[in-house]
Amino acid sequence: AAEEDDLSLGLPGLSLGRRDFMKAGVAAGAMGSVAGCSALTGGDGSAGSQSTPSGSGASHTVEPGEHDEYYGFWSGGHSGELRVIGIPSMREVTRIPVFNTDCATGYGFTDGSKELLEEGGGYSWGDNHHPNLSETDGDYDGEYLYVNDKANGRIARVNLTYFETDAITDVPNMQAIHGCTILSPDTKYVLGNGEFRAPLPNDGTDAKNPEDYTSLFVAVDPESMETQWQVKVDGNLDIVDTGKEGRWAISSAYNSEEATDIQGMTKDDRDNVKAFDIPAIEQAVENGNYEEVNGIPVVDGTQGSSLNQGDRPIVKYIPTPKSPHCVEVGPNGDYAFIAGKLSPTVTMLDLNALADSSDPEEVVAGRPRVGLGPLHTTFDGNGHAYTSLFIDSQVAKWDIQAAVEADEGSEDPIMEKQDVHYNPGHIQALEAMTTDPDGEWLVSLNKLSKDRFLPVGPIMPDNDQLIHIGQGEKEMELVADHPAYPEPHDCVFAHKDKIDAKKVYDKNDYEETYITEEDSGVERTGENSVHVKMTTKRSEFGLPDFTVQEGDEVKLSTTNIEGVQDIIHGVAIPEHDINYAVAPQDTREVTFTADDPGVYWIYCTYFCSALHLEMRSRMIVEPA
Ligand code: CUK
Ligand code: CUA
Repeated sequence: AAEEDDLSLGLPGLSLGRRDFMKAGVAAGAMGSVAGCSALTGGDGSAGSQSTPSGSGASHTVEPGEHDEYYGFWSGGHSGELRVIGIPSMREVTRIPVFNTDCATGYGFTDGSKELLEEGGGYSWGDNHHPNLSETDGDYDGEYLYVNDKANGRIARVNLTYFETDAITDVPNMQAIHGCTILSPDTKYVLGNGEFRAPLPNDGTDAKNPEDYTSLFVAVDPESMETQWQVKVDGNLDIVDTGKEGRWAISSAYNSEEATDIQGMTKDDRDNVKAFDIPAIEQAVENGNYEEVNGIPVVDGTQGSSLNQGDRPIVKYIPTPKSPHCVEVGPNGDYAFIAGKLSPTVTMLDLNALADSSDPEEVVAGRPRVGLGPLHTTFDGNGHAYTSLFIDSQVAKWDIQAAVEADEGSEDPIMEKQDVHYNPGHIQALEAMTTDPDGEWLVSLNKLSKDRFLPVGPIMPDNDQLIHIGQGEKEMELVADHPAYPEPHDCVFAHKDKIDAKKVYDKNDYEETYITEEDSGVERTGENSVHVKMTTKRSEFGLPDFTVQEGDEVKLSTTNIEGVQDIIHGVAIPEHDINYAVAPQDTREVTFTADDPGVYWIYCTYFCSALHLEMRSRMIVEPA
């Protein structure tokens, strides 16, 4: 009888037996300091009961000369960069530096990129988790990608014409932006979840009063990248996704206790997911119902706020099992799926019922029991959801409609489970964030690779596994392992026809700085400053040498006058910390001080022709 004790975490309709609770206890430990440890996968770190790919059908081979069908955009976590990976081959095509500096491209070395990083907060790193493609009509429009920096409370934008970071916003009042999404269907805002509670403003006052800390939700304009407004809420915000109609943003949240240590943060048995009513918030801002902090309108969305009392609260608080993780909204926008993390369930919220319901329990449409450690959910567009199970190291496939019809806590909706290696976080299927997902392939981003690759010292890569799902009619099939340098969190896939990357720069975009061969030369711009202009082409710089004076501030502008795709030249100056790439028709500038008299060989870093080694120039610094 003891086995059947109700340990339902205070949730009506969800009854967990004691055995489940014990497992959940182990799970909680594993989620903390010993994620994926021996207890779960075999004491020696071996595979335990994991299966190997059957190799029975789906091929992910892309023959030489063929292109992948999909672009995959991977966040790079605390590496600060994004990675572009072709699906289904899993070949890494390129990387896009965002919050980091990058020697290969010169991002963070050239004047423009330095300025971007400087004005974007001046940090040398960031922790990007959630890449989002801009949408028009609920579909990817190929214009931009937006990504958060969890470390420093920033949002960056990547221009998908040139695959380059073109804006970084250091959002005021926020220390960490974790969840990040665009407001579907037309990218009205880029939305961010402030994860770390802090005093508002965080200026040293109230530092010792955690009860006065606050967590913020932010809206950034996708064009100007300026912060529009913020909403103050109770508890810590985690992940966010939006409905498909531009009204609701649903954020998972934890620490409703508002504690500052783990014991305190896990004391209660529930947390509150937040449903942000975007038009209602806009109305509050328009009505002047806000406090301005560091120039940003901050609307009060806490539970006690008067803005939450009337008929149309700006934020609805919906109780869920303790410490949920991700929120993903399904393709038709009917439900938000909130993965339980500590609870073995996924809570489905009925977004169509949200507006009119006064009882938060009423909007819970289903709560299937999927397995231990549910973190993230993705979709094939044919009525199935796939949830990653961090503790079980599995992907659970389940039937969405069956989950609505089943009792809460039922396992009946589960169709199948696929072992993955090991400890999956995000999983993502093709175009799963649009209103019309493509199915076929799913990638499980596993945190640990353990025995799956050649040992490379103590810091092993993650393991991104490619799984064939078809249109949901077949069993999942594990097809490929793909090592990933630390540490991707999430990815998003767009069909190649939706991205229109330019092959050379458009000269018109850079008219003011464009240099022709005739322009090449040295111009003294001040007593201690010179402007050096120089072209690059195969296989020479526009100047065989140039002379400056010791102590001069040198502005060096280079235009690659090639018109041919793929012919990049690099400009490297030894002992001056200068190295950057210039793509066809592009101009890059760098400013530095010539401190040490001598001769410095400028050389090209890209192997551009048979005479690449001879492609050189000399900087002569004359003693003062
Ligand atoms: S989070 Cu990392 S696994 Cu930042 Cu989306 Cu869930
Ligand atoms: Cu130009 Cu090598």
